[in-house]
Amino acid sequence: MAPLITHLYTADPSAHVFEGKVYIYPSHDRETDIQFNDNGDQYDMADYHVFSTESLDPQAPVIDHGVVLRTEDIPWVSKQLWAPDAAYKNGKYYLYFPARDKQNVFRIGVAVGERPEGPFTAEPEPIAGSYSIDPATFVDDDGEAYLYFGGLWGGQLQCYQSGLTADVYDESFLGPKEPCGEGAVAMGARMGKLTPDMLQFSEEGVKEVVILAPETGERIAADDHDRRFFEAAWMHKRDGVYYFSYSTGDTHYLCYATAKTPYGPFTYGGRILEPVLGWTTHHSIVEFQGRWWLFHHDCELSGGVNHLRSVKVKEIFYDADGKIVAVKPE
Ligand code: FUB
Repeated sequence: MAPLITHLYTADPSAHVFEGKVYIYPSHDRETDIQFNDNGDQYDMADYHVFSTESLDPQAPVIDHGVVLRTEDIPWVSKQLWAPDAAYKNGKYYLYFPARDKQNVFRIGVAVGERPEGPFTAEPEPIAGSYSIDPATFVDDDGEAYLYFGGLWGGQLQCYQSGLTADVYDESFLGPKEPCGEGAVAMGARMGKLTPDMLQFSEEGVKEVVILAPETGERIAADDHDRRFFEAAWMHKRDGVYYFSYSTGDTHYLCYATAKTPYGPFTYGGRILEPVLGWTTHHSIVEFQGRWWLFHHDCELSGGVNHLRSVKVKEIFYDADGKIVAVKPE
């Protein structure tokens, strides 16, 4: 499978259908001398481009709409514009993005635009109560919008293991120091309903995304690295079922879990993608022209350089029970 975009390195693709076209909101990877480490310092991105295409035929052109937001345009940001997402509501487009603030703590910001291809103007402060990385927005059929987020290790989620609010941040947990060992349950991603203007969490506040093991009905164990949430949250809905999908990080799988509501609890359902070339794996799932598509990335174009990734797309399928499968069922 060939990369969709070859003139830049792009990663963490969040795809949405707006105005009948597929719009892709990826990270923009760049060269750096920063050495690879568990903190992800080598992912030193400084701006966002938006891409669109009218067709997912491999020959169809993908348009680069250029730079839509840069570090220097966002008053609260110091560095590292990581995986973004976008949403449409109220006749406006919202770009959600994680970045380190001036104290080096990851927060999530939002920028607003009139068009899906931007440009976007960032709010002067991060979303109140936000933390960690990898925002994914989901606007439900009833118009309610939700933000899912979180990522371990470099994404700092483990610094919030004593609670759900931003004020419990404990920098002594920086690094690969998430809960582990006998009896420990995996930390969940975080989620919160957004206010009608899409700029804040609603008064419900931030909640944990709980994933249950189907064989026990209990929470996935912290040591179950093949199934536990690590980063790269995504939400999609099909036939009334909410699919929460994510990366398992150090075991490099994309997995999913399902629930009857956007709040969960979710029950683990299986893998969507096996490990690709490169440490990270990240994705989005979108329906376009009656078919379902998995956008993801790998490092083939850069010859395996972990922080120089490229966006790809492949079709996915569902069996009669709603399980995600790689091959079209007979
Ligand atoms: O692109 C930087 C980080 O790498 C993302 O935030 C993670 O999901 C991983 O893909």
